[in-house]
Amino acid sequence: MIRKFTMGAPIETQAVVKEFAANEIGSFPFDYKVENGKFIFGFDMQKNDIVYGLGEAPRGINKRGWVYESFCSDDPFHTETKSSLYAAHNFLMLSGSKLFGIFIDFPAKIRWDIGFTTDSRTEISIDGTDFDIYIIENSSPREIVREFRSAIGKSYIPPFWAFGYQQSRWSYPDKKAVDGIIDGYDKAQIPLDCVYLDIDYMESYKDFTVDENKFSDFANYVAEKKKQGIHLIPIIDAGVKKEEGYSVYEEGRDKGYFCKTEDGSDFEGGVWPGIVGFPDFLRKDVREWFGSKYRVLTDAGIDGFWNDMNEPAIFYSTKQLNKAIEKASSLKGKNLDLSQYFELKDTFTGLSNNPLDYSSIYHTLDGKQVCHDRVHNIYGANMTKAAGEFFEKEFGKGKILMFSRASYIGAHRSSGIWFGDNHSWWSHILLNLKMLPSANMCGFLYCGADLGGFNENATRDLVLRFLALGVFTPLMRNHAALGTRDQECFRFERFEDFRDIIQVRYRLIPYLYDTFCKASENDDMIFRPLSFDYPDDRLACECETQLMLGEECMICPVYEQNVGGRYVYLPEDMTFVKLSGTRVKTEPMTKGIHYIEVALNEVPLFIKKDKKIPLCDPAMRTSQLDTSNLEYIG
Ligand code: MIG
Repeated sequence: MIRKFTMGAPIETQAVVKEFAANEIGSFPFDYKVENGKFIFGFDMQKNDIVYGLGEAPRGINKRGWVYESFCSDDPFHTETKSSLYAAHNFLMLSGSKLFGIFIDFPAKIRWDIGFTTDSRTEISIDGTDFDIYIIENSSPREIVREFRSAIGKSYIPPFWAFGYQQSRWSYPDKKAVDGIIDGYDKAQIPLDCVYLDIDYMESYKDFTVDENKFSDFANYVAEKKKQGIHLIPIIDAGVKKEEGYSVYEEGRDKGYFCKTEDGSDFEGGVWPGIVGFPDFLRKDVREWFGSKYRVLTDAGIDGFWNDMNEPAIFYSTKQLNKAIEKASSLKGKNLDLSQYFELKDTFTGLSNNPLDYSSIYHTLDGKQVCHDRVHNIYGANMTKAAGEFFEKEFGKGKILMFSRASYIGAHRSSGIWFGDNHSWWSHILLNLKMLPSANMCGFLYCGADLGGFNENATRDLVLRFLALGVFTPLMRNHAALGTRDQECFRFERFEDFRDIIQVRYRLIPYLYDTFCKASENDDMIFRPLSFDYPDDRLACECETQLMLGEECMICPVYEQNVGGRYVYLPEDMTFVKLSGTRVKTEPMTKGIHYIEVALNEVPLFIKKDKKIPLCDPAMRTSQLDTSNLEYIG
C-alpha cells in the first residue's frame, strides 16, 4: 500500500508516474515539526533494525550510523566521511521492528541523520515545506521495493551490446588512439564492444561538435568501427560554450534557453570550454531543443552517450572569480597573517561548486523565476530526460545506450547511471558493490562504477579484482583519469588473466541480460542484500561484502590486495563455482563460513541449491555470441 502526503505546492519532478490521492499532512503517521522553513520528521530504531536506501550514496548497504545529504555533488573524493555523491535518490526503508519505505519527492536538499546524532533515531530534515511524501507498506523489503518501483515506472533497458565490455579513458583524443585500443584488445584476444570518447573529441569542448583534425570524416569512421563490431560512445557535458559563431550557443542565447541570474542576464559559469551557458533543462521547450542536438551525432551513426557535469559542476562563475581576483589584488604587497592567507587561499579553492553560485542561478518554471537551490537535484535528471525523450521519439525504446552522472528518481526510466570519479583504491571495490542494491531499489538497474578506479594509478591486481566484480554489473566499463597510468587490459603483463575474466562476462551475458530484463519488467532488483532473502539469519543481515544476484546466485568479490581469497558466508548450502576463460570448477559447499581461494584470473560465484544458470561460448563481440547454444552449470 502506498499513501501520499502533500504539503504546500510541490514542484513537479515527474518521479512518480502512478496517480495517488493526496492526504493532508495533518494525517502524516510520523511526528513532525516545521522549524526555520524546514520540515523535520523521524522515527525510532531498535538495535537490530536495518535502514536501506538512498541509492548512489557513500558507506554501507545498511545506512545506519551516518548523516547523508541529498544534494547532487561533483566531488571526486568518495571517502566514507562524505555525505553526498552525484545523485539524489530520496528513498529509504526501515526493516526490523517495523517495515516501511519512504520516498520524499522534493528537488532541493534533504538531510538524513540515520542514527548519527542519536543512534536509535532517524531524523529527516527537508529544506522546504512544499513536497510529496510517499509511505510504502508491504509484506517484505523486496515487496516494498516492488511497490515503490511500480509507482515510479519501468527501468530503462539498454541495447544488448551495452552488456559487452567497454573501454574508456580520459582521453582517446583521435582516431589513431582509438584504433590503437581496438587493436590492442584484438591482438590480445580480449573481448570488447565499446570505446569511449571523452571531452577531447570535441572542438574546444563544444557539445555536438567533432574536431575534424582528430576525427576527420567522422560518420565514415563510426561506420568503419561498427563494421569491426565496435560502438563509439561520446561524452556530452551540460554546459554550452559561450562563443560567437557557435550555433548551439547562439540559438540558446537568442531564444533565452540558458539559466539566468536574478537580473535576467544569462548565468555565466566556467567549465571545460571556459564560460558556458547552462541550458534550463527544466523547461520542456529547452529539453526538446537540446535533445534534438544529439542528432548531429546520431546522424553520424553514434548510438551511445554518457552525460557528464550535470549536477551541474561549475569550476567558477565570472562573478565569484572577479570578486576573488579583486580580493587578491587588494591584498597585494601586504604582510598577511595566517588567517588572512588561508582565507585568501580558500577564496580560490572554494570557487568550484560554490553554494553562492547555485543560489544565484534562476530557472523559468511555468513562466516564473525559480531559484536553482529549490530544484538543484533535478537539473541533471532533466538533461538526461532531454536526450531520452529525443531518442525514444526518433528510434523507439532500447536503441540508444545512455547513462548520466547526476540523477534523480524518474531518470531511471530513460537512462542508466555510472558512479562517477572513484579512485583506484581497494576500498572502492566494496563501495561499488554496496551501491548496487541501493541503486536498484531506486529503479537504476543499468549502472556500474569506473572499473580499475578513475583517479590515481591502478595496479594490475586491483584492475583484475575490480573487473571480477564488474563481470556482474550491467555497465562493465574500465575508465581512468587524465594523467594516470594506462589501465587497458592488454597493457598489463600476462594479459591472458584479463582475457580469462572478460571471457567469463561474455559467457554470462545471456544470463545477465535475461536477469536484467526480468528485473525491469517485474519492478524487481538484480542485486539484493542477503538480508532480503534470509531475514532471520543474523550473519546474512549483517553481510556488507556479498550480494544476491537474480534468483540463482550470490556474488562475493575479493576486495583486498595480496590475498589469495576471502571468507564468505553461505546462508544455505550452495555450489561454489570458479569461472576462468572457458574453465568451470564447481564444488558443493555447506551453510556457514568458508575461506575460498580465488586466483587473480578467476571469477567466484555461488549458485543456490537446485538452481542452474546458462553459459554460452565466449566471443570477441556481443554480436558474435551464439546465445542459442547454452551450457547449464550449478
Ligand atoms: O572534470 O570529461 O566523471 O568520467 O573522464 C572532470 C572528463 C570531467 C568527469 C567525469 C569523468 C570524465 C571527466 N569528467
